[in-house]
Amino acid sequence: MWMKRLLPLSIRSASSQSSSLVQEVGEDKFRPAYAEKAEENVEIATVVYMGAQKCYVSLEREVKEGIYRPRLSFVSTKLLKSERLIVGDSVRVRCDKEYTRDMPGTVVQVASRRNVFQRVDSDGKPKLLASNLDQVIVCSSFGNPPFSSFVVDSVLSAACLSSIPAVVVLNKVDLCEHSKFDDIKSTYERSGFRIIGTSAKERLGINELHKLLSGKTSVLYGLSGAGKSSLLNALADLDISTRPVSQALRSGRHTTSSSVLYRLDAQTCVVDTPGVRSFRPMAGKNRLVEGFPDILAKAERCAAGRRCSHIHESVEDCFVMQSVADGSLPQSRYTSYAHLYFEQTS
Ligand SMILES: Nc1nc2c(ncn2[C@@H]2O[C@H](COP(=O)(O)OP(=O)(O)O)[C@@H](O)[C@H]2O)c(=O)[nH]1
Ligand SMILES: [Mg+2]
Ligand SMILES: [Zn+2]
Repeated sequence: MWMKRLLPLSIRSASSQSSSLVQEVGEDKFRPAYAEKAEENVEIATVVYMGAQKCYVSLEREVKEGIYRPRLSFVSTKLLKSERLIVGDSVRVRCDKEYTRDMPGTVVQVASRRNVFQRVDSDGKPKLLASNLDQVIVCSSFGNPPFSSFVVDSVLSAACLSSIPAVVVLNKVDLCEHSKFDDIKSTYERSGFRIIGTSAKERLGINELHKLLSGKTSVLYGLSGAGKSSLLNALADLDISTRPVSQALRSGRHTTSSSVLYRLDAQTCVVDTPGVRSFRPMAGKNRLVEGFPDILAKAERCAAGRRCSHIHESVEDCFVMQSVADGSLPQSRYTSYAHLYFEQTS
């Protein structure tokens, strides 16, 4: 059981603007607001799993002591009204009595987020997926589900739109021919993305993946069945010091139905996510190109500059289209851009 071997947690200090409930939580920044009162009953923690009105957090104090066990907390109604918490959030937890499993604390405040990885749901509303990330790992596969450059590009664009670095992982390489993998690799490398091949089944590329994740907080995102949980399993089998997560968190869940933040070691956290069938970035026709840095780089030389849609103009006026024609911009990247462009309503 891999869940026993992986550990949630990480405390990150967050920055940027504060609003009433949202406050900066760099340790020093907390102190002035709470200095007058003895605050033994308030703890800084990270959200590792979110359910309806309750969540599991990892307490910073315990992490410093080397205890990575997540704890149940309820979410204050005040906080529920203002915003929903997401995995990765840095929060303050009030524990009125001694904080035990039977006497959980209440999450009373969430720090402003360093970044948010998000998509648009089927109603066109933003769906926040995880916060305070160092990178997005776009998980794709061969076989089932088959490789889709459109899905990969859609997830990559969401990461780029949120200014979060992204890397492509192509899993199940045991099911593909070398030449196919090399083609895909060269496409993403030409567009400036790092891409690594893995096989959770045959344990290929697992050390490289571990190096990639090491010291960072990452989210694994991709279609259901791509092998995200299997890759985490394979990582947990590496020589990484891990300790059991709480009984409550691991009870009976074998498939990933909610995002969970796991700790691989003191500095390494990975968010495993449930898969989605279709993924759409939060953009708009005008902003979409910011999700495609390779296209954006060519766009400077379009006759209409930033106003060029790279869709409606003539080839003579659009350097992006010319770059696709001469092969310096991969066709598949442009096709994904155009597909998403036509889906945008505004
Ligand atoms: N052939 C092959 N199958 C794999 C590999 N990784 C995962 N799988 C299989 O793909 C299926 C989905 O894996 P899972 O980790 O649950 O995917 P997730 O939904 O992305 O978490 C399972 O049946 C795995 O055994 C791999 O590298 N090669
Ligand atoms: Mg899974
Ligand atoms: Zn153009």
